[in-house]
Amino acid sequence: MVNYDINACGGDVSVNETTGYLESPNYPRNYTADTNCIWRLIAPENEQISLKFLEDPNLETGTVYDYVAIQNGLTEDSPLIGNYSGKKLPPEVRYVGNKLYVTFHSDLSSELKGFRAVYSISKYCLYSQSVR
Ligand SMILES: [Ca+2]
Repeated sequence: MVNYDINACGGDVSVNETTGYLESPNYPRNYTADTNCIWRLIAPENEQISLKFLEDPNLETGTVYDYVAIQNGLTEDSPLIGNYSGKKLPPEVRYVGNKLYVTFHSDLSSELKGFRAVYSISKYCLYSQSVR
């Protein structure tokens, strides 16, 4: 039995036995303008977090407009892993680390569908794929 937690627009997320989703606001309807969502994902020590973007994500193209940024740590100063916009969100990424700082940002105009991402610790990765 796996619990699914929907985490819409930010918050601290404990990643252990549970698999869950991060979503842009209103997903799959268009997200809101002028929005910042920050999730802090924390897994047990010595675990790796897997994050997989699902179902054709779509943000306004251009990381100066709307983006998802993923950082290796728990603060806004943590090293940047990737900054993504448009439809180019990674289908699956396993991060070497047990802490992730994920930011969704939208600017003042042009809202699109946004994204849904599933998180898990890596050893549950295959299972989370089969659930889809
Ligand atoms: Ca926008």
